[in-house]
Amino acid sequence: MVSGTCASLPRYLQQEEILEQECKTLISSLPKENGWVASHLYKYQGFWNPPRHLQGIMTCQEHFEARDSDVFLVTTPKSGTTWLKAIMFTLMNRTQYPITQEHPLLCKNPHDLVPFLELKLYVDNQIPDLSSLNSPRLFATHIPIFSLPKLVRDSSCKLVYLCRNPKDIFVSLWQFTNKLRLQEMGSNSLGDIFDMFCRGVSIYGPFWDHVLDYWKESIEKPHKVLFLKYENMKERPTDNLRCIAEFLGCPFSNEEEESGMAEQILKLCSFDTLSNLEINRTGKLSSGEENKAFFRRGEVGDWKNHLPAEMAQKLDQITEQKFSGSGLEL
Ligand code: PAP
Repeated sequence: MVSGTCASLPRYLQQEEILEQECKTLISSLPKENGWVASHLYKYQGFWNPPRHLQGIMTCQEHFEARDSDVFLVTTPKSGTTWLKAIMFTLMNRTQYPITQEHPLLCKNPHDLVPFLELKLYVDNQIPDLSSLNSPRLFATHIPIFSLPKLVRDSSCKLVYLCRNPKDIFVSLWQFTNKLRLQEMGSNSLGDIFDMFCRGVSIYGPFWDHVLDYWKESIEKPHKVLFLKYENMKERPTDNLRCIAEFLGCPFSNEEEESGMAEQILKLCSFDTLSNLEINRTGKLSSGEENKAFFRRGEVGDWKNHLPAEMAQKLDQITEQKFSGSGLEL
């Protein structure tokens, strides 16, 4: 048990007790498992979530009004969300915020510049007024495709989906969630948490279903969903950035190409630049997570330093089996 009153805990550790009655009633009928950070995960519309996220998803499903011009960054946790938030914010706002010493990313964490729908805007039963935001609005979400607010799928808004190799995702998530646990809770053992991940019981899991659903949508509707991979972004960042700019209808002009705009954006948003900023070394999100928890190694293949061979093999087998026939490889 976590000691301390509910009010003294960081928001991200607050649980069922802070929910509205309607949500409490709903979750009491849902499948339930132990959580990675705080008490529980519940299975809602096929995916696992802590109660506070779940209420955020339900509130946003009911109240979010999409515009055709909206842009969404969609990821499974630990796919490189923070990185792509920084890139998309800088890209889409490059006229309003040129890359100077005054750039917002130098004093704000990317999560504060590109808010999550269900984890920030609609969390804790808030219903924000987003109508005064200028178009195109940029939001982020981890919500699985069939749980998105209906209008997001039915309107012409665009989704940029980022995924990553599950071995790196698993290690990143395991390390991240251990950092979020209070000292008195102890750490999750690799073995226990691995078993849960393989069974699909992780935040917004099953990981494979999340990815596959967006992959299929990106094939059926390539003008609506752009499907990106972290590893490919690392390998060919400039090509990927150009591709995002074209997909969003804001390609680089000849002058921008000549002045190296893409390279400047990538440098500002690089792991080295962002992780060394004061705000990201010492700041916290409003929900209580330390900003530095979102910057660990930022590399491809770090799983080799943590996962025994048999666990790596098992993840590969599941991935192969789940993605079989889909054309998707991670
Ligand atoms: P979230 O989905 O919970 O918001 P997310 O940003 O996807 O988290 O995950 C953080 C991962 O992205 C970390 O990976 P690692 O644990 O394998 O190191 C983090 O280091 C990495 N990351 C953060 N910023 C960058 C960046 N600028 N470039 C590359 N990787 C980054």
